[in-house]
Amino acid sequence: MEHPVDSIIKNREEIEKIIRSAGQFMKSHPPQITEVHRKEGLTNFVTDEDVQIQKKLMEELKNLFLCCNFYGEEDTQGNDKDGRKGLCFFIDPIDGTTNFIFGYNHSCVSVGAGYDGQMIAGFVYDPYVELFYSAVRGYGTVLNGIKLQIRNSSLAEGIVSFGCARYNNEGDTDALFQIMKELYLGSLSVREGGSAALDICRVASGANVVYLELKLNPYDYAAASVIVEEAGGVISQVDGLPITMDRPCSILAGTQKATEEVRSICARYLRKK
Ligand code: 2AM
Ligand code: CA
Repeated sequence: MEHPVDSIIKNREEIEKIIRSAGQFMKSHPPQITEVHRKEGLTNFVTDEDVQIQKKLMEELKNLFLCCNFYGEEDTQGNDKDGRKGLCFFIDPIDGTTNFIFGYNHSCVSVGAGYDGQMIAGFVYDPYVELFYSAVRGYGTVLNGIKLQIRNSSLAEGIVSFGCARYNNEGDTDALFQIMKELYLGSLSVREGGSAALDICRVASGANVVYLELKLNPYDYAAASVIVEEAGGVISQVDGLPITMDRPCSILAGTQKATEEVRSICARYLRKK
């Protein structure tokens, strides 16, 4: 059997073409307010575009790979029950849906490839500023075709980015903002971008020294996890445990130095779960 990484490499151009076309669709279809639907929880929106893009990505990837599974944010009926076994695409059709709805023009299409639960490739495309991040395990990360390699900066040397989606509000709000106050005082400044995938990719490009969010779902970070690791960064849960691909977890991505600093700050504020 062909090694799954080789199969991604062989089809890389085609995969990127599919994702680019999905991103262009997102950019050219700003949502009508009547199309916005609420899912369970606060600010948990889905637009018709989220659903359409995921459907299109699944159809086109299925044509290319014939035998593959999916784990997507929308239309979960299309997710195979055993979705993470074998070759599986983790799809976030629009990461930054709230940004998309409010016309922030800061959202992306995110597609990660896993094999038996191990991430082997990631593709994140932001059509608004034409940034395409792509990584295959063992082959490095490229941004618009240019190889990325991050410098091991400390917290004090960089910008900290964090996510605080309102659905995350499960009692850790005070802790999160206490942590963020420390990170604000210990870094150059802080940002909240509204797209976890793009914020983690910005760690890979060196724009962010660290990215932190207390709860995300696997499709939010699947693709970007490979992108940041292959650029020389690290990604884990805030307590240093490995990220999980079968359930939500917290995310801390960054340089080796800065993530160690942030981990010890988090440990002072977060309850052991
Ligand atoms: P989304 O735009 O695809 O929903 C912002 O803090 C990050 O949190 C975004 O990447 C956003 O992804 C994610 N997010 C917001 N609500 C979410 C939810 N209900 N489930 C998973 N991720 C969510
Ligand atoms: Ca998402």
